[in-house]
Amino acid sequence: MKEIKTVGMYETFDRSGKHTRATHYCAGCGHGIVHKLVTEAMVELGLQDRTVIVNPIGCAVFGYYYWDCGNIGAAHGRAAAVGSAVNRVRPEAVVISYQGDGDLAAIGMNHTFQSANRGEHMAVIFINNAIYGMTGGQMAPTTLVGMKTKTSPFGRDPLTMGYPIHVCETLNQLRAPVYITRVSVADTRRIMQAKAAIRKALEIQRDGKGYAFVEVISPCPTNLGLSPVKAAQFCIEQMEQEFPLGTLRDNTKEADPRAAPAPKPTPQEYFEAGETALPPAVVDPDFKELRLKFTGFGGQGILSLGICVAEAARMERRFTSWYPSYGPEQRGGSAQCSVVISGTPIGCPAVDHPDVLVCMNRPSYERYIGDVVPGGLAIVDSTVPLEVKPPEGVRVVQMSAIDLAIELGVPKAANTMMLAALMELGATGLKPEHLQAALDASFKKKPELVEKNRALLREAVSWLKSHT
Ligand SMILES: Cc1ncc(C[n+]2csc(CCOP(=O)(O)OP(=O)(O)O)c2C)c(N)n1
Repeated sequence: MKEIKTVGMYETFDRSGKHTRATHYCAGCGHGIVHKLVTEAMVELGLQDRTVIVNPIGCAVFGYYYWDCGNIGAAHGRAAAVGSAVNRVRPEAVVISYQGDGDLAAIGMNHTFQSANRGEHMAVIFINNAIYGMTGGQMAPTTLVGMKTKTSPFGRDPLTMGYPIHVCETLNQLRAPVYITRVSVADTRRIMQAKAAIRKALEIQRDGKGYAFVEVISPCPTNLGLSPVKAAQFCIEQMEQEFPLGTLRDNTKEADPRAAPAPKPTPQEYFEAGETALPPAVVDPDFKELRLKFTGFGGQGILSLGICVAEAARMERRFTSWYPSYGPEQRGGSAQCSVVISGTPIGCPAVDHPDVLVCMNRPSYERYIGDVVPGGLAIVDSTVPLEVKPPEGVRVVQMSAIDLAIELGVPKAANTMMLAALMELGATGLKPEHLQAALDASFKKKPELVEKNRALLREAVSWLKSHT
């Protein structure tokens, strides 16, 4: 066999394991042609080393087995988001987002629209074959009216299924895109035009000029149930009626090349730009990680209590995370948050098995007490009946948070009472002065409450001293 030198593509399709030169595409499919056009444009423009192709899910999911350049696989519909990310962290890269019509115009439509609106620097190659190929022929957003698919067996009825979506026209209402065009690979003449469009989209990336969108009308014989020749005819005779070929916008000349990106702020600068400038955490592998969970009703100050503890940990230069979870209700639903305090970067901020559990109401006590680890501590409001037994080896302390706050005339300060209990019982391993400072800081916007809460904290500590 004559040796054929391939540039920009791997010589063999190794997914099949036997160094085969066959592809996974069906006979007559447009994907293979477009792969070749993208490769040629990339190589001719000398962009192979700078190119990152993003392949989401769809028939083209195996792009990385074919293209000899940078590749990233993306979740279904998320190529635009992944491409945007590559764009941000590697501004020198030439990003190509290669997507099917299901991927780009159904599950990924919002990503498509928003990334185009942001004018992300990428060339989007949009394969419009009017159907979901990979999954076996379901209706796509681009399926023609009356067209039969697996999920429109009587033909697409606009009354219940809407009309075909014209993506180029939709994007053409946005200001940012530089180039929007629709081409086809249904015959040789069209393929040459498609090549020119793809090349232009890549030139725009090479020159850092912005967002380029190339829609390619592409045959899918297998799922259209047509021979390759008939499928190509279908593209020309029917698809082009709905999706006329042509360039909707070409601002290549006027578009300014991207300005050099501003130097990235250092982590220290990020910190200093924040509201509470603090030095970063210090690695201390000997520090025993502490996992806390705060639970109760929304409105009881559960989330603020967690923030307060996390802030105190930050002041001690520990790694810390605060992870809230609450229902959609503004008041009265359940609320909880997880706080992790660690001597090393935190992997998971969710706390399923806390060392310390704070419960401000009965349902949360009953729901979470069984999760506390042996040797752990639960601080439970004294209004909660302890009918459910805590696990072996778990200490339960009842704190009069709600009633004492009412007695002291500040019902909203029940969470400050709980903070006092955490402090007095040494439950967080943090210095009392840091917990105090974090509490003060939480009232930064209401300075008149700082003294008040300090006094409440002292009252709560003395209550606890006389009751434990
Ligand atoms: C989140 C998610 N939803 C659904 C699927 C199933 N799925 C895989 S590919 C695909 C559509 C493929 O069609 P298209 O994007 O038009 O690409 P083609 O295969 O036709 O090239 C779907 C729905 C999936 N993989 N992930």
